[in-house]
Amino acid sequence: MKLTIVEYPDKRLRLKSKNVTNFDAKLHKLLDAMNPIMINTNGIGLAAIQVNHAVKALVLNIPDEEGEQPPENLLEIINPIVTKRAGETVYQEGCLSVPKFYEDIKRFETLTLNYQDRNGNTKTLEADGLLSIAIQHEMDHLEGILFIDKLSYGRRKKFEKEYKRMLKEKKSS
Ligand code: Y12
Ligand code: CO
Repeated sequence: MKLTIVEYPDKRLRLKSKNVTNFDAKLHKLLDAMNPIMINTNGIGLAAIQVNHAVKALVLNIPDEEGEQPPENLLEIINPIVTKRAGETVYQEGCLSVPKFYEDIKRFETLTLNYQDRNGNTKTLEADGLLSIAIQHEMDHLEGILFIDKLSYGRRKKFEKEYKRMLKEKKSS
């Protein structure tokens, strides 16, 4: 399956993703294609809507202490629901759909998540650190929310200006 990353300001990023109901070969093909595109673009997390599939599916692979992302660390999360959240943390986030921009975003520090795996089995996950932040970032994508939506008015204006300039430069080169 050939996938390409949908980039801001594409309106498809604003769609609300639907629950996955069929845990079939089609879902497996999508997940199998999402993983390499995430790794090959230096990503740590990717939601299906970022590759034009509006379903509640995301993949994550948080780098280990050596900065490696071995396949065994891959997390596939389907139909996630947060059941507990606590604390507060700020981290400089980036997004494969908003290339070249990184901004400090406030998130919950820890969370507990119920989700399903690719075969529909129910799982529970307790997350903290970068995993917790990345899950919150990716779950926002399922609701059509981008990290830039969380910026202050002033920072958002600055972002829009810089992004427009970048797109113009890209077009003319
Ligand atoms: C903290 C950090 C990340 C998240 C959510 C997941 N975001 C990403 O995985 C972002 C990856 C990213 C990768 C880039 O590298 C390439 O595209 C090759 C990148 O680079 C450029 O923009 C040039 C930007 C972002 C949550 C919390
Ligand atoms: Co993102």
